Amino acid sequence: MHTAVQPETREVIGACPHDCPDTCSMVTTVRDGVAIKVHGNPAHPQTGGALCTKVARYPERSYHPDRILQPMRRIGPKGAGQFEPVSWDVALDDIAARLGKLAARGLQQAVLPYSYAGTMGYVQGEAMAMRFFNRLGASQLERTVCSTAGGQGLTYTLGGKVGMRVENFADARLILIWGSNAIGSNLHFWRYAQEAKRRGARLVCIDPRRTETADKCHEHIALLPGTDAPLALALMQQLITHDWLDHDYLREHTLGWEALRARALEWPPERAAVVCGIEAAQITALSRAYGETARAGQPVAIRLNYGMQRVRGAANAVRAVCCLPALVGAWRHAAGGLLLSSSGTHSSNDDLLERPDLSPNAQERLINMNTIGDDLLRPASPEFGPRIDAVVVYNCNPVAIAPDSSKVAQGFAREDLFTVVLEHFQTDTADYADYLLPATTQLEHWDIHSSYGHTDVLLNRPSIAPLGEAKPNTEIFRLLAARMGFTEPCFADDDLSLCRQTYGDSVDFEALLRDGFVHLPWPDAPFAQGGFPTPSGKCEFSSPRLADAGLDPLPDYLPNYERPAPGSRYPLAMISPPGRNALNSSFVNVQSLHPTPGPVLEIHPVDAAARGIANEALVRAFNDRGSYLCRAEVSERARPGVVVGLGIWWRKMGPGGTNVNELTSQALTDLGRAPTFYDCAVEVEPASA
Ligand SMILES: Nc1nc2c(c(=O)[nH]1)N[C@H]1C(S)=C(S)[C@@H](COP(=O)(O)OP(=O)(O)OC[C@H]3O[C@@H](n4cnc5c(=O)[nH]c(N)nc54)[C@H](O)[C@@H]3O)O[C@H]1N2
Ligand SMILES: Nc1nc2c(c(=O)[nH]1)N[C@H]1C(S)=C(S)[C@@H](COP(=O)(O)OP(=O)(O)OC[C@H]3O[C@@H](n4cnc5c(=O)[nH]c(N)nc54)[C@H](O)[C@@H]3O)O[C@H]1N2
Ligand SMILES: [Mo]
Repeated sequence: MHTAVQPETREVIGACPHDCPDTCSMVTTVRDGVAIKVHGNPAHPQTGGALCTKVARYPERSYHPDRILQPMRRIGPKGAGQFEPVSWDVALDDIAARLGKLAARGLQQAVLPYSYAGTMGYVQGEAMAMRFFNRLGASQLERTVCSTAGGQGLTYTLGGKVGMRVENFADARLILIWGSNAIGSNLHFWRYAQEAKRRGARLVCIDPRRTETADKCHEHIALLPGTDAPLALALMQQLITHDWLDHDYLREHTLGWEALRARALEWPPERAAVVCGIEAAQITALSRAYGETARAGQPVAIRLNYGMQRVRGAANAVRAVCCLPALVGAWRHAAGGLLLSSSGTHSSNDDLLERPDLSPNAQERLINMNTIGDDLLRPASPEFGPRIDAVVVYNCNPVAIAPDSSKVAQGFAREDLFTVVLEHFQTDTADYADYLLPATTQLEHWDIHSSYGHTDVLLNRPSIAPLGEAKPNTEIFRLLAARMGFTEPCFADDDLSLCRQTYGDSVDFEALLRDGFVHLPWPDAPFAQGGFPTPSGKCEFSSPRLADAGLDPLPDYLPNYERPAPGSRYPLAMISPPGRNALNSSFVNVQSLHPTPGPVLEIHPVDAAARGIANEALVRAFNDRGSYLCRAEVSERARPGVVVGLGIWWRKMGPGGTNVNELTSQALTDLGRAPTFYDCAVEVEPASA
């Protein structure tokens, strides 16, 4: 008698790998070795059973017909993206020989790893990769493309990347969503904000763009980019003037109040309103809501996000906003205070994973990832060190995402630059590779994750076998290490061991294996009794560390580098925040998410009319750095004077072969050596002109 073979279906608990504060627990349904769908783990409180629209398409991305599934070697000119398949042995032998030759000439620092958070996993991130580059003695990359300015702002004020527990926002009475498009970029926080709204909380969005989040808040304050510090200082001025202050909290738990008070009094709402391009009445109303709600003993909370720290005065602005909760004693409540990042609430064993002790170099050579455009084109010099002669790119797409991309592309186009790219797809950067190596996706490898928006650790189990000849990043670096003759035992650690090493005994690994997540301890109302992780233990309005460094110890307004004025050559400010259906430059090639792919520029009807630009018309946005073509979206999502180049498309998907980063600059922020993507002046014209 025959019994039909039932297809075997099972569910595997993993973690979303993407660069997002939510870090969801992701469950993959596998049938006969094929991942057929993913869904949010209902048992994980932060995920709440729901994934965002884009990550719900993770299987479509993993099984995409364009996945790179074999090692490839360049056959055409640099950047043409023409390759022939080769075996792993051929590719790895040649790469090891090329890197080994540089090292043998004492030029190991001519080798640069270039990576970011394509996966946020510790294991497929820097663990084995940095063991390899440290042992080689390569240049160090300053991984500052995203959050370091805000991180410095937090550290100099609160003492670290610490703040409220995200779930406590549900109990707040007033929430300022500041420099954050939560519905697009932090959906699982938005659940808590909505819960608070249902319970009667007021929601205020502070963002130059009328985002989908702004649509759903009670109020939207559309300030000009880079003017958050004046707004925060004027709010303080009003809190002082009306005495909506918590004098006990100020006395016991803050440092430098008198100095900050004097600085804030320089910013009456009328002055700030002119700088911010808003009505003074919006400032007075907001300060009244913030001050009176706190005075009534109710929790007021700020969800600050990274959108406000991509301008020159980034860290100063974050410092100014970080002062606000202490003025009104908001930290006394579990649902009061502020959250920008939770990544300082716990620590991983990074030195054990990355082994900086293996480096043979007496001195490190640092390359900032935001100035890669200039640095690839720089000759050797005593100040700079050796010319960059080899770049190994993984978890990153610099040709699309780094600022001033015509320079970046010019740098990668150097015939004498040896470029290796580990990727899922033939991205803009992959086009420039000498070797393009197929990497596994999150469905195909082990990893372990923490979060910068909550306080859980998640384990990712592979749910399917690697597709084609793809290998995990770790395995590629292990194989290269063996060919380079690196014999230290750490190069034999497998991925599961690396997962265990990441948190050591500080997490219950058996629970991780069983449930896929564990909670790390972090108190409700962490600073109700002060105890900030600053040197003074107080909220440092005035920072002795900044004073020691010869810098202004108080937060202040540093105007943008590029301030468009009417009548000037580049009269429009351009910001370029992420679109909802992509993740930086990832997912732009997933067809079901982008029925009409390609870049758009939102422009206010008044600015469009002044330039004869019709909705959906092809336009050219330009400045001295370059120009790019895209479709105009004439819309009140953009405020007058500000255009919005939404999302980071691959350059090759743009009608002119460029993307928004053609226009952004390599200038760095006040602190943190971070990029200034949203500090950018442009002009726009119909493309036929
Ligand atoms: N869907 C989706 N989610 C994502 C990402 C994605 O690409 N797509 N990217 C992920 C990554 S890497 C990060 S770092 C985060 C980014 O997410 P966020 O940390 O929220 O930062 P941004 O998206 O850069 O900007 C947030 C908002 O700030 C606004 N903004 C721009 N300039 C200013 C300003 O000067 N002041 C103020 N107050 N607001 C300003 C922008 O218009 C935007 O709506 O999101 C992560 N999540
Ligand atoms: N104009 C403008 N530019 C920006 C921003 C902006 O707001 N405006 N945002 C900036 C910010 S906040 C950030 S964080 C950066 C992000 O920039 P990137 O870190 O470059 O992020 P992605 O564009 O998502 O590219 C990540 C790449 O890693 C690959 N990848 C994913 N997982 C793996 C893996 O396991 N192995 C390997 N080998 N590859 C993998 C993906 O296929 C993808 O191509 O962009 C910055 N650039
Ligand atoms: Mo980011």
